Amino acid sequence: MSDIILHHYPTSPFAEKIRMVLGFKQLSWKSVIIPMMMPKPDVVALSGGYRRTPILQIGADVYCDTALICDVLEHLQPQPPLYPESHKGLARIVAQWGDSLTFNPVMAFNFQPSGAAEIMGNNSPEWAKAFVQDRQAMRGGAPRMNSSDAAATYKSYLRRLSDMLTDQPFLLGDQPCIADFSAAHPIWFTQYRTPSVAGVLDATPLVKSWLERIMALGHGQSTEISSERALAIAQSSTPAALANEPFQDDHGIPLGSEVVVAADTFGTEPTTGQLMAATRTRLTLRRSDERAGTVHVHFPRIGFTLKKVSP
Ligand SMILES: N[C@@H](CCC(=O)N[C@@H](CS)C(=O)NCC(=O)O)C(=O)O
Repeated sequence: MSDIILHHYPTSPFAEKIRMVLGFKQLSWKSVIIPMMMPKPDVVALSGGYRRTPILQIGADVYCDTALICDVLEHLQPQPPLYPESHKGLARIVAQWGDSLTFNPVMAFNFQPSGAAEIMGNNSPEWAKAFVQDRQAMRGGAPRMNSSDAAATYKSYLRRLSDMLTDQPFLLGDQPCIADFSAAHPIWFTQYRTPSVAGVLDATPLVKSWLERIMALGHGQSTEISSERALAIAQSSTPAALANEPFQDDHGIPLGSEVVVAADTFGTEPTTGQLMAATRTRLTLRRSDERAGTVHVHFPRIGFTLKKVSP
């Protein structure tokens, strides 16, 4: 099998979720460090437009969104499981809560002035301005949540997580599962990237020790490669055969059509290509790029819109 290539940057919480999962499954992977903001020409050469972080590449297959990336990693390395049979529905629902509902308030809390200064680090004021503008544009101009409201929400969420950890080391039992990684990555950011505001965790020591247990799993074995190398790997590879899964047509769009797929909330840059698959869980587009060659770009169905390109 081709190598697992993660396109990411160190401070991305969603990328940290995937790094944690790679550690949990003790996988070896290649690491491509990508820009934290647009422009991202080498990412877009692979994805066709999608700009969120991270993306996963395996040869000429590109997987967008961490929910799908986790499914792909589970398929490649089923043990230990991310979705334990006894509570796989619950695990996915708690994970979706972590990824969608906790992320915004926790990041708004982390971005209060002292945290923002830590995030901006030694970068120039111009870099900081461009970063703020990039994220504003990504949110479609919507303001970030006020940090006092964010603090109140964050503290409630921490208490709920703490309640889940009273009698067990991980959120749903003795072993970690997808629920833990999705709930942990925004809190990881508070603890390790904005330590000036990490005192918020002191009221819930069970959450702190849970985060330490997750961090002890490590990040697997990684080797850094350049984005040029990753593009050359895509160029010299052929997309993997598509799984033999039924076509689920919810849009009246036949396979083979030229379509556009985009995230339905923020970071909605579209990807255009030929619809190769629309299964219960994912959409696959075939597209060609001068530098990446012919690739298959895969998206989860949840959180993405599918439209036919108008003739
Ligand atoms: N639902 C997406 C969310 C990904 C996301 O929001 N990533 C953030 C970084 S943690 C991002 O894309 N920020 C802008 C960027 O990296 O350009 C997923 O699960 O992958």
